Amino acid sequence: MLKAFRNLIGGKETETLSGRTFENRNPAEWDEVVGIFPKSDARDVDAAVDAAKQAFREWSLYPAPRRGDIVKKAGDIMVARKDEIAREMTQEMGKVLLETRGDVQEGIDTAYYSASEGRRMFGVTAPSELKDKFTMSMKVPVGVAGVISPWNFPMAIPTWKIFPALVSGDTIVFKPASDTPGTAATLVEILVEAGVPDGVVNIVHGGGSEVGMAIVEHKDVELVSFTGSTEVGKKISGIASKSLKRVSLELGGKNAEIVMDDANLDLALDGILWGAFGTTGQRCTATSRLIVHEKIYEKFVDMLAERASRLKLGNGLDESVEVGPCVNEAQRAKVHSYVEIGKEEGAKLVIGGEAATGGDLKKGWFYKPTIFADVTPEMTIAREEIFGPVLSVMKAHSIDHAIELLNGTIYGLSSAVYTRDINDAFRAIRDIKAGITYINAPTIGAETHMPFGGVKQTGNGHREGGAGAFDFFTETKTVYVDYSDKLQRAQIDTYSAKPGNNRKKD
Ligand code: UN1
Repeated sequence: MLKAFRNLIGGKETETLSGRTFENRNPAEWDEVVGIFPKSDARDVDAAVDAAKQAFREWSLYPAPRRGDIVKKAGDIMVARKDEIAREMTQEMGKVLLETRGDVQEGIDTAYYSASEGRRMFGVTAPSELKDKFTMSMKVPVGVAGVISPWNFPMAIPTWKIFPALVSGDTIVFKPASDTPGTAATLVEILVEAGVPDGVVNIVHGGGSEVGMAIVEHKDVELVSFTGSTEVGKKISGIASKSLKRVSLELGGKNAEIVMDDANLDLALDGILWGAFGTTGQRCTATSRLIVHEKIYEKFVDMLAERASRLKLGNGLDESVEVGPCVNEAQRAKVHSYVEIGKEEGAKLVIGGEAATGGDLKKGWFYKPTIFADVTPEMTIAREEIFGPVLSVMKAHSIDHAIELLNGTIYGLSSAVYTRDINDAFRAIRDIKAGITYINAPTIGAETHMPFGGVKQTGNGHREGGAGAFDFFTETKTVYVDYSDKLQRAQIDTYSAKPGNNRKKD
């Protein structure tokens, strides 16, 4: 029986006002419909924001450690359901089981980390400059948070946003990507089971332009946390700037891995295969450029082509499969159009370059792992995010040249350097313009208790993961308590107010 899903608003399963729906299909088997979901519009968003607003006061008054207890319980339920959720996720978005299990684990890690932060969320205390006066700052809840999440990490990324928001005391209107509404519905079901009160987490399914933008535009949504394309991020930022709404934007990337001539080449090769073709290249942190030292360039490209052409494509539910499909038809078409541009602009196609359609693959959006060599910095495939299994290889003559090539992009999320030279490694750490730099490890592999985010057009300066996420989802309140029983004026009574005299007042 095909499952029909509903929105959850104010603790009630709710039909959309328009009655419209959309199908969610398996990208590895396009005949298979995974579920039917409501296609909501701005009116459904209004109802969800009202519910979240009503629930806010009481939720904000729960002690943060107790809010953390609920999030911890959600983590426990995810542990018990890990394999089942991973399977559902593979069916709805295609990445292989090994990775969907990792995605659920990332949600579990975020739950436990966020829960523990409920007992920290530190403010600062500092000595006052005046006698008998006390100063401190503390984090306080903000209000209704809009959460708009992508399809490539259907569990991990929503939890990066929702768990810290909940522990911070905010209430939520959640719009998941329409390619992965099933995993999102499961997450919300788990939160309800864990004891999140009615109205604290609301989910509204549907498209970005109708539902996502209605959330961003809503006057009662105080915060928006968005992960997706730079193009949409700029639109959100433009709308939000009109009301000075706070937005956290996690956007595109064009991440590179540098391989120096002294590197452990087998290790670098494992790193590039995982970084470029894991999740079929559909990560913000995917390695889409490889910068190789000229002394080992030919050899390394050969080694890479040999290994990449042996990667096994297929339905991710088969444990022997290494690379799943692209998420949908449009995504595969976009990947192919970049391949066409790469050929036209003169890059050398080494392997791949076409859809994979043979045998079991014929009913999925598969694309062959693709490598272009002799790519130069001005080529489109060296500059634009492709979000698919396409790797552009460039040649460098020194570490400084390699870093210059790596930095030659409008993005700055992740980066990786393979070298055994400690000086080169530290030069790279210093000079690479990116939010994340890995030494002797691939561009993917972020851990949930560490800051995650990028520079330049990858974002707007906020970080997810770690304690920084709690800065985004809270306001800072500064408190002064004066117990001197008299008027004490900071700056004025502290030091002599006489002109030219900055000595302590006598
Ligand atoms: C993303 O690419 O959208 O480091 C998030 C990683 C994962 C998270 C990636 N832990 O690749």
